[in-house]
Amino acid sequence: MSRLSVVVPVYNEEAAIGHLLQRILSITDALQQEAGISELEVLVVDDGSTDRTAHIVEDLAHAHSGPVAVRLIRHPVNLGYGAALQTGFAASRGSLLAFLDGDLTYPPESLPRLCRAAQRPGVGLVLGDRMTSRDSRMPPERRLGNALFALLASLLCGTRLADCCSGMRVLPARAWQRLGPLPAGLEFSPSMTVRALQRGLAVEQVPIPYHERVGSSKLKVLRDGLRFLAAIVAEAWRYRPGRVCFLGGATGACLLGAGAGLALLPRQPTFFLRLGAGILLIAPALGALALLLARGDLHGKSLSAARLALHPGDGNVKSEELTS
Ligand SMILES: Nc1nc2c(ncn2[C@@H]2O[C@H](COP(=O)(O)OP(=O)(O)OP(=O)(O)O)[C@@H](O)[C@H]2O)c(=O)[nH]1
Ligand SMILES: [Mg+2]
Repeated sequence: MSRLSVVVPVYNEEAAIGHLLQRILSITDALQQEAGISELEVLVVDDGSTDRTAHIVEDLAHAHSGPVAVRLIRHPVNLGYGAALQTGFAASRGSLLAFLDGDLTYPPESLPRLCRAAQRPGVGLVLGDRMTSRDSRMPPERRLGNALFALLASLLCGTRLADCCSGMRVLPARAWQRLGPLPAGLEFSPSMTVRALQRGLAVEQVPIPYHERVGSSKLKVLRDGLRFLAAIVAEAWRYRPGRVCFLGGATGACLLGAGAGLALLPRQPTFFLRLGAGILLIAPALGALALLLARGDLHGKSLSAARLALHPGDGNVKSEELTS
């Protein structure tokens, strides 16, 4: 029997948080039956909200203590999504940690499935995958962005990922000891994915439904998108600078070759010059081939039950440490 700590970072989520907590509290039987979880604590980390979020959580915290408890932790000022999660993890008592947003986008009803996956021997991190499920109501522009981030992270890590930015995850508490600290902002999630893979944790993906949020979004698409990109590259750079350079070079060659070829080809008067421009045009195809070759070792490393055992990676995580 194990204890689960669910951390919910919230910033001005008065429209959603009450309903979300009721939904989390209603899955205690399923957690017990499907994942053997006998104790549940929900830690809501209020990140300096200026609306009624904290009052709503406080009322529920008074009504729930004991084996199924709601706890409120408050940041006096807004410190960011990743900071809120890390405050929650530091205060948690569970052997399993979970987190999800406070805006009703992620389904608490999927937690038993994610917990079951996280309890398999050797698993270090379970991602709720919003990209594969038919029930995902992700807006198309977000879907495109998330697909590109997942492709980039897959290429840099050598592991096929569907959704590297998901905000719903479960992990053994001991795995978190090997991962933190991570960034304080929304880029916490992609950084965590890349670091987990680079440190050799086995990462599982479980498809989950996804819904449009209740209340107003705090995400700024361009600013946060660039931060996600920088976080993925920076995290990969720490472990595999060669691969980052190679992918950057291949992408640059694609773009340069296509641009130069298109600009030069029609203007060349002689056969040889046209041939030269034509070769430039082919350069993107060569770049794409290089990308495919880089992906080559993904096939052996696609995430599956067969790869549940942790491989030591840079030696920081050993399977026995997470399973004993
Ligand atoms: N953006 C943001 N969210 C915070 C912060 N502190 C806590 N949160 C909570 O972290 C979760 C993620 O933020 P969201 O605004 O939902 O960002 P998102 O999930 O990427 O995008 P949308 O759901 O489409 O808005 C929510 O539950 C927020 O209330 C913060 O400083 N900034
Ligand atoms: Mg959200």
